[in-house]
Amino acid sequence: MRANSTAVWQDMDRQHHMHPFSDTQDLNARGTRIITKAEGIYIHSSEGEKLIDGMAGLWCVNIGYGRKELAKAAYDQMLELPYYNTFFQSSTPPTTELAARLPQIAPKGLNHVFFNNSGSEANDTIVKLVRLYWNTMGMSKKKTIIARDDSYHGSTLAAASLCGLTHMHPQFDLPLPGFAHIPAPYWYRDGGEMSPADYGMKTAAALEQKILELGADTVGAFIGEPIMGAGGVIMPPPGYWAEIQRICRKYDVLVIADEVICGFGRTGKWFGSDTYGIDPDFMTMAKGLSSGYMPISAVMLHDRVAGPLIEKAGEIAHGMTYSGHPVACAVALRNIEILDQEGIVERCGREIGPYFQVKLRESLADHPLVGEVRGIGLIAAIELAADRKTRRAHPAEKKVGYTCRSHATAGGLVMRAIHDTMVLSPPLVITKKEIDELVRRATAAVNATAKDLGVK
Ligand code: PXG
Repeated sequence: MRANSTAVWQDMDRQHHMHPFSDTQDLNARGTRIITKAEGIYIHSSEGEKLIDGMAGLWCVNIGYGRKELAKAAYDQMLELPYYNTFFQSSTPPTTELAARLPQIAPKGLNHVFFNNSGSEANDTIVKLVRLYWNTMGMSKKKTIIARDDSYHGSTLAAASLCGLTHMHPQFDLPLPGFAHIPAPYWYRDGGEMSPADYGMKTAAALEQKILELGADTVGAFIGEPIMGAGGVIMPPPGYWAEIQRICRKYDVLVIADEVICGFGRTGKWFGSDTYGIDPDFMTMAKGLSSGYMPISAVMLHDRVAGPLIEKAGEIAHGMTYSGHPVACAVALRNIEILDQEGIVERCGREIGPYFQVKLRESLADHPLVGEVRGIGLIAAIELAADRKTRRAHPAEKKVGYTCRSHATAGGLVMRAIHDTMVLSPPLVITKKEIDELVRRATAAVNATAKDLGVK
C-alpha cells in the first residue's frame, strides 16, 4: 500500500478533485472513502474495511478483481506496442483480433465494430451513425431518436440527451433537439392495477403513438437497455421487447440495444438481447467488455446498417485518439477468453444466477418493508415500500433507500440505492457461499432500516 494516510488522501481529494454526479461541497464535508485494493468480490478501504462489492464496481467488474491474466495481457501489450492509432490506414494486432472476436459472441448479423473509450462515447457515436445512415439513405428528415424515461445512456451531450433521468437535463440546457422520450415499462412503480404484461403492452404502444405524433419520416431510431440498470433495474415485462421491435420495423425505425450493463453475461447469456430476443441494428458495449480493467467501449453495427454505410457514406469523419487502443483491446480479448473458457456466462445463466435470485427472494420477498424483489442472472432490485400491497413508496424526504444503503455499508456490503430501490449487480464469479453472505448482509441492512422506521 502507498504511504499516505486516509486523511491525507481525503484532503487532496477535497482540495482538488471534482467527482462525477456529486455535490462537491457536501462530499467535501463528509470526505471520500478511499478504496485501496480488491480481490475476487471484495474491496478494501484505506481504513481497513473489507466489503463485498455488490455492484461489481459500477456494474462492470464481471470477472471479479485481481485477475493476473488481465494484468499480464496489459503488461505484455505495453511492452510490445503500448499505443498506435487506428486512423490513417493503420491497425494493431489486438485491435483487429477483438474486432473479429466480438461478432462471434454478439447476436447474429452484428459483424462490424467501432471502438471508443466509454459507454457515453459509444452512444454518441451511435447518434452520429444514425444521422449518417439516414443521410446516406437520402432520408435526411429521419433523425429523432426515441428513448425512455428513467433510462441511462451516459453523460456526454448526446448521450445525456438520450437519458430519461430528467434531473440530468436542466443544468446543461438538455436535451438537445432531436431526442424524444416515452414512459419506461416500470410496472412496479407505475403499473397500478394492470398486469405486468398489460402494462408492458401499454408502454410499448406509447412508442407507436410517439412515432405517429412526430411522423415516422422524422424518427430515425429507438434506444433501450434490455434491462434498465441505473433507472432501478427495471425489467421488461413479458412480450415487451417483441412488441417494441415489431413497432420499430413497421415504421422503419432502427433499434439500438444499449448493452453497457446487460452485456457480457450479466443476465445469464452473453447479451440482454439474447435473453429477450432483441435483434438490434446497433449495440452499445462497454463496462463488462474489459470487466472494467481498462476503459474501452464498442459500437456493434448490423450488416443491415453497416452495408450501406460502407458502400455509400465515404469517409466517416468521426473517431478518437484511443479508438481501438491496443492495450485496452488486449485486455478485453483476454477478458472474453476467460468469460468463455471458464464458462462464467453459462454458469451465471444455469446455476449461480438462479441461485442468487432464489436466495434473495427467499430472504426478502415477504419482508414487511419489501414490495418486490426482481431480477435475472446476477442483476437484481429490492423495492422498499411503505405499503407492500399497493406498492406505495415512503415519502422521498424519509430517504429510506439512503438509510438502507448506509446500513449495508456499515455491515460490509456495497449495495446501491436508487431512490428506495436497492440494487445489486455482483461480479459474475461470485460463489454460492459468497451469495449466502451477500444475501445475509443485504437482509440485515433491510432489517435495520425496518427497525429505524418502526416497521414490524
Ligand atoms: N449506457 C448504460 C446502459 C449505462 O449504464 C452508460 C451507457 C455510459 O457509460 P460510461 O462508460 O460513459 O459511464 C452507462 C453507464 C449508476 C451508474 O450510478 C451507471 C453508469 C455509470 C455511472 C453510474 O448506476 N452506467
